[in-house]
Amino acid sequence: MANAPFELKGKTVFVAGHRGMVGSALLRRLAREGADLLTISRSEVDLRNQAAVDAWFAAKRPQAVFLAAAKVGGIVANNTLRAEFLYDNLAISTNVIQASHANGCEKLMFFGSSCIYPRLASQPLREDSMLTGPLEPTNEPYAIAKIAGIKMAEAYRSQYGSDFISVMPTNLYGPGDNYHPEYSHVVAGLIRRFHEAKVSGAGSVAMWGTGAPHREFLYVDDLADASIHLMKTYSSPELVNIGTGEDITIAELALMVAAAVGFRGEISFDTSRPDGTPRKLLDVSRLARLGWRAQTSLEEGIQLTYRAYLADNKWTAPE
Ligand code: GFB
Repeated sequence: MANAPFELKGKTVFVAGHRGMVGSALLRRLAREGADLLTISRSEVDLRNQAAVDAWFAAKRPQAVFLAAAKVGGIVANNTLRAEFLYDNLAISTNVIQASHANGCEKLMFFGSSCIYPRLASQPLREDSMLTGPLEPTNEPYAIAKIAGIKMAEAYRSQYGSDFISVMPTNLYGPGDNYHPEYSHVVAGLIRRFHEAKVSGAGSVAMWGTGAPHREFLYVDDLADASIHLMKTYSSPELVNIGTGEDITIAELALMVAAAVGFRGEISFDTSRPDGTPRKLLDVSRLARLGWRAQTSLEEGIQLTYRAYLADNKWTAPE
């Protein structure tokens, strides 16, 4: 079925989670779409508070919604803050999806994650492998909340005809990432740790885990571009994976980040830290059929991210 194109120009478009890495990349990409962009800060409206979300949506009635707000983090954050990852993400998803439906939203995009797929599903991971096996234990609460959001978008389309779509990004990195020493994702964690080691003259940096897991990494501005493309052209209940279709080991990633940062010390492995799922490479053939491919290489993306890190953190890169 040919999907009717959805125009963003002139529409009121709500970017939920605009301060996050994904939300801020969406704002950068949406700037050239001629839409009327709506954002709210957590202090104005806590998206976990249903009454506050309902009141805001009734007042603003956005015509399109990018639901990029979520409580996110790396493997240690997910495995430590298990209750918060489940509650916050369930509350945000259910409140925003319901309020979008109740206030005439014409199109909504829900952002899932590659961790919704079973830990040992065959690779590359196809969209129809969801719910075919046990999840990775370290991020099960987050995955369950994201699966609930996906199912909710699907149910609203089935019962009410809502044009709500769901995308499954792979591991993301880029400007505006979270650099928390314990709770960040791996690329941000390594940039910070290698940079601090370089500046302090430390001789070595310990990676978490064995370095053996494989991960696929998509630059966040590419995700934003793919999201706009799909928002305009895609209207089906099926999930769409968004990734590069290539993966590397964490040990190979460490060498790339160390080179980009200019850290020349030793890299060791702290195997007291969890590896997480051994691999989660996405099958991106549906995305390719829908007319989109990733543009930014991992080397280039890491350089751009490190430059943003230096600028955001006001670091003066030593000569
Ligand atoms: O990015 P990351 O935390 O998330 O970890 P996941 C990726 C891999 O990098 C794991 C290793 O094997 C880690 O052990 N690693 C090595 C490190 N050094 C570091 C470090 O300094 N920091 C971090 N964070 N990892 C997440 C899920 O899993 O993927 C989220 O927990 C979400 O829910 C996200 O789905 C996309 O890829 O393991």
